[in-house]
Amino acid sequence: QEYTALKLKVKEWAREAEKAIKGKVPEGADIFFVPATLRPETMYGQTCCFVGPKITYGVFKVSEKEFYVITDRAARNMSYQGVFPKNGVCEKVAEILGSACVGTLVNAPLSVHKDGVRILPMESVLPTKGTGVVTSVPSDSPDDFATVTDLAKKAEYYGIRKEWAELEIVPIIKTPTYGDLTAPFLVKKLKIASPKDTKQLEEAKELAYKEGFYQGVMVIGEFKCEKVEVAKPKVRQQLLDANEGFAYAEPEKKVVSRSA
Ligand code: ZZB
Repeated sequence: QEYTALKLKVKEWAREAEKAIKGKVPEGADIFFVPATLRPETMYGQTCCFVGPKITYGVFKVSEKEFYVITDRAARNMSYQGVFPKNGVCEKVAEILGSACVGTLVNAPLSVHKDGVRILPMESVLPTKGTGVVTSVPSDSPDDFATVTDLAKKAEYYGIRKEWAELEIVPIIKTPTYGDLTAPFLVKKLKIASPKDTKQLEEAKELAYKEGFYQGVMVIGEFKCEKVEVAKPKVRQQLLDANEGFAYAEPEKKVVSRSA
């Protein structure tokens, strides 16, 4: 899987996370949350960024001035992909629990939300996939729409401010069947009531991927009116060129032989 790893720069730490990194990262260095995405063309619609509240993240040193917040597993993989200065080596300077990061304000490249977006909790983030950090695009990802809806509904329970989960969801891609807000459309159509409806969400994701990729047309950004298929590599290249992202490949999963 070839992901685009996106660099979301911290603008303001949540108090608990700030304590965890205090004295471990040089003054003035930039720290980035680094989600891995397969949908770079949807980055205009980022409204927040998810971490698993129970996942422990490492803060890894890329240079004196640059640090990444990702899982240990992702850092190890990245160390063989030219992300860190020495091949096969990644230097961890601190550890933070996902829940401690909640509320942190980050800058999301290309997002219409120029003041930044918040780090929010998502129970279904897998520690074994991507970087363990997931950027949220509720217009085009049914999982994300279900989660932000739930977060806003139960803000107090999640210990967040309601408005952090309620940033405007703007149309990014239009398709003939689902209109210009694919995820909200599918969540309603498949009667998905919460992020726990995993089976329907899986189906919604498949439908959203297919329709978005093959029938979608951009309705925002520099490649407005172009087909998603055409715009996707262009948006990706722009992010790479601007040093707002980098390529990240997930190693092949080991296949265990049935007869073994
Ligand atoms: C932004 C985005 C916008 C995504 C969209 C999807 C969609 P897949 O499809 O299952 O192979 N993701 C990445 N890492 C994790 C993780 N550790 N745990 C849970 N989810 C994760 O996975 C690729 C997508 O799953 C990624 O692309 C990311 O969300 C999420 F409009 O990034 B995506 C229809 C989907 N639309």
